[in-house]
Amino acid sequence: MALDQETLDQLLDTVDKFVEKRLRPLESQVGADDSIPDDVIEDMKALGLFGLTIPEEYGGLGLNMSEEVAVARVFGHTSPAFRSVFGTNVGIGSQSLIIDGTAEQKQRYLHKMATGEVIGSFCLTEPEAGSDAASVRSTAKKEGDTYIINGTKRFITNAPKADLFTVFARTDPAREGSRGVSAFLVEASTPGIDLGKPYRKMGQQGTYVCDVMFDDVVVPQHNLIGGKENVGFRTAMKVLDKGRLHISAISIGCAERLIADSLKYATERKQFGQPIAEFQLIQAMLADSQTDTYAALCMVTDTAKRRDAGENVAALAASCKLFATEMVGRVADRAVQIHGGAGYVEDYGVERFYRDVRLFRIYEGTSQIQQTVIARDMIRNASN
Ligand code: COS
Repeated sequence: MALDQETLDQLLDTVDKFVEKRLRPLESQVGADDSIPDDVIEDMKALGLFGLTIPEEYGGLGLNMSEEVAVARVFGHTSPAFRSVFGTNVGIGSQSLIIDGTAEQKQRYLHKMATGEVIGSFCLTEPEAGSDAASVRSTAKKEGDTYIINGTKRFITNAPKADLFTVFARTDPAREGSRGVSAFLVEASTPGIDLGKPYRKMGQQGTYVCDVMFDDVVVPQHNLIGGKENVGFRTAMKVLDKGRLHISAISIGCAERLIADSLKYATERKQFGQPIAEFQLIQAMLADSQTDTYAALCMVTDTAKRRDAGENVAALAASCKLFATEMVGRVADRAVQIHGGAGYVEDYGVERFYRDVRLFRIYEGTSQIQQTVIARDMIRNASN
């Protein structure tokens, strides 16, 4: 349900102030400590950030796609690690349940996800199944009124903090590819679950990613999402369509931040007796970044609106993710260039953003997967 304009403006203003006053001063510390202070997480809970997209009937704010991307954009103005704290509850960690779960499943988990008491995490990727998500090898064998899950999931965001995993596993070994895969809600406290060591990453310090191993994990039948076997792959794809728009909006926010920092630096830093912003070669970089960001904003705003109107936006969401995440990569690169030596050292934070935004072109579907989704859609439409 869409918020009225005044309520949305208030929310955006609150988030903007939180980002500016509470989070931005902590960016360098979080980068160095690889940890987000507990009191910040408590403040995020108090602001209702964990429940941004969870329907109001389960205690969330029930933001639609247009509202969600507006909030995500503002959150892009600070280190992406902060968003990741509640990002899985807003996106891939809750949406399988919201989109395809039964009323009883939603009732059981969503209230606690909305408050941040339960952290959700999305277990799709495996050692042998990344871009080829349909080749999931984890198995879920039916035994009486339970399923026994075995397998390994790789690079799982927020797994070290998670209370509830959405796990994609093969229920029908006879069916190859996407059609034999089902989605399950698996509580992290279930015996047989082991976590790998958190990965040491190129960027986004303060977010935690590790492998999750399932060894004869017994899951009650009522935790099969939607109560239907072999439709889990489609659930995953629907979740990713939405996630791809969210990541696009975060990319726009990060680009805006990098442009603001670059502009400030370029107007203050003097060379050859004048601010470097006076030089046309610097102006060209600023203008290209501004134009790139505006293009991405138009795309994401339009696609979000279409999704809210009920249109199938799979290919458009892929276009947004492809363009916006590649775009922020270019903007970050120019920001380092404009800052010169100051962009390469830690003090200005630009090099941190440069490393942080690199992930956007990889997770929730690489740029090459987005190209595949777009081209396949074009070919399908041409042959109809
Ligand atoms: N929404 C709903 N259903 C979708 C869908 C979408 N966006 N995309 C595909 N499907 C459905 C198809 O309609 C098809 O359904 P049927 O079996 O009923 O015909 C089924 O899912 C399989 O689709 P498809 O044949 O296109 O699947 P492929 O195995 O060829 O894979 C790609 C498609 C490559 C696009 C998919 O595997 C993908 O997105 N991979 C990247 C995964 C990813 O983002 N990983 C990152 C880690 S998760 S953070």
